[in-house]
Amino acid sequence: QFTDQLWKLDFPKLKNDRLLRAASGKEVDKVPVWVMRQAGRYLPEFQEVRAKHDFFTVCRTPELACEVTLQPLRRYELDASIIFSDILVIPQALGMIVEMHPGLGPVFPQPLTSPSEIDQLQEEGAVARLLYVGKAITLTRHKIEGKVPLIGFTGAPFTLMGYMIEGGGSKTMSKTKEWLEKYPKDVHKLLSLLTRVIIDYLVMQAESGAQLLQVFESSADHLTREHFIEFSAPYLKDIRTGVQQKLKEKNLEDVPMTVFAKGGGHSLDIQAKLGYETLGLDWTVDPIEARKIVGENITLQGNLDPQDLYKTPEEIRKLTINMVQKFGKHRYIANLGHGITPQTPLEIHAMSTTEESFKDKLVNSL
Ligand code: 1CP
Repeated sequence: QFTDQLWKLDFPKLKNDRLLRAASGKEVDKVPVWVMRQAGRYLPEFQEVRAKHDFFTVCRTPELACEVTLQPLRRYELDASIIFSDILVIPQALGMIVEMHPGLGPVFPQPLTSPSEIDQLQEEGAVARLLYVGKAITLTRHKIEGKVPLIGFTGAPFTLMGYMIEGGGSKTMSKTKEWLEKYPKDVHKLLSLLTRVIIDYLVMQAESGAQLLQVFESSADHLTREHFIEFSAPYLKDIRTGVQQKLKEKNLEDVPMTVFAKGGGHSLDIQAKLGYETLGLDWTVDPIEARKIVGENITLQGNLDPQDLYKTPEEIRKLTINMVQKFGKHRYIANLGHGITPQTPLEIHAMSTTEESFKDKLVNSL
C-alpha cells in the first residue's frame, strides 16, 4: 500500500502554510516557528519509545518514525514538523555500520581509514535501501492531516564524510582535516559520490511527500572560508540544482530547500548564492548583519542559542522578541540556532510556541 502512487498523491489538504509562504517570500499573518531536533530526547514520550526500541529501529519502522514525528505537535503549536530520521542513515545505506550509543551518540565501529576504502562503498542501490524514510514520510503526510507541512532532510556531503572518517562525532575533526590536506582528490571523489546519493535521496523524499527539504552542513564550523569554498559550497549548489532538475524531469513540482551550515558565518555571502530559498543561521550570527550580507531575496531561519532556553521565562521572552525584531516579519522563520538540547524544560518550549499572547506580542512588536 505504501508504494502505491495514489497513496502518495492523495494527501490531506495543508491547513497551515505559514512556513512554506515564508520560504517562498510571501506575506505571512504570523512569523512561522519550528525547532531543530523538535522530535527527540527532551520529550518524555520520545524517551518512552526509545526505551522499547533501538534508535535505528525507530527510523526504519514507518509507524514508529511517524509517531515520534507527531509527538511535538501534540504538545506545541509549531508551524512545521520534521521527519524523524538521522543524517547517518546515508553512510549506513552505503554499507557502513552505524550504532547509536545512548549518552555517546553515533559510533562507526569501522570508519574509513584510507582513501582506498572509498571504492568499497555501495553507491548502487543506496537510495533503494533508504526507501523506509520515504515510507515514513508518506505515512506521516497522511497522519498529520494537513495540520502543518512536513520537512525532509539530509546531511550535507562534507558533514557526512566527517562522520565516516572520524567514526562518530569529533571535537577537532583532525582525521578529516588530515584527509583534506593529504588526499584532496579522493576527498572530492567521496564528496561527489555522497552528492549523487543525496540528490536522489532528496528527490525520493519529495516524491514521498516532503514539502520542504533541509540540508544540514553541521560541521561547517570546522571549515575556513577557503575550505568551505572548496569542500562544501560546490556540492551544496549541485544538490540544489540536481534536486530541481530531477523533479522537473519527473514532472514534479519543485520543493523549497533550506541550507543550514552551522558555524558558517564565515561565508554567508557564498551560501546566499547556492540557490536555496532559505538560509539557516546559528546563534553566533547577528540577524541584521546577516540580512545585509545575503540581500532581500532569501528567507532566513534561526537563531536563538539553544542554551538560552535554560534562562528564566522573562529573559527568554526578551531575547526572543529582540531576535524577531531584528529579523523582521518578512522572509523569516523563527527557530533555534541549533538543535534543542535534551534537558530543556518542557514548559519553556511550550511558552515560546503555544502561548498565543506571546506569538501576538511578537507580531505586534514588529
Ligand atoms: O538515542 C537517541 O535518541 C539519540 C538522539 C538522536 C536523535 C533524537 C540522534 C543521535 N539523532 C536524532 C534524530 C535526528 N537527527 C533528527 C530528527 C529529529 C528532529 O530534528 O526533530 C535530525 C534532523 C537529526 C539530524 C542530525 N543527526 C544532525 C544534523 C543536525 C544537527 O544537530 O546538527 C547530526 C549532526 C546528527 C548526528 C547525530 N545523531 C545523533 C546525535 C547525538 C548526533 C550528533 C553527534 C555529534 O555530536 O556529533
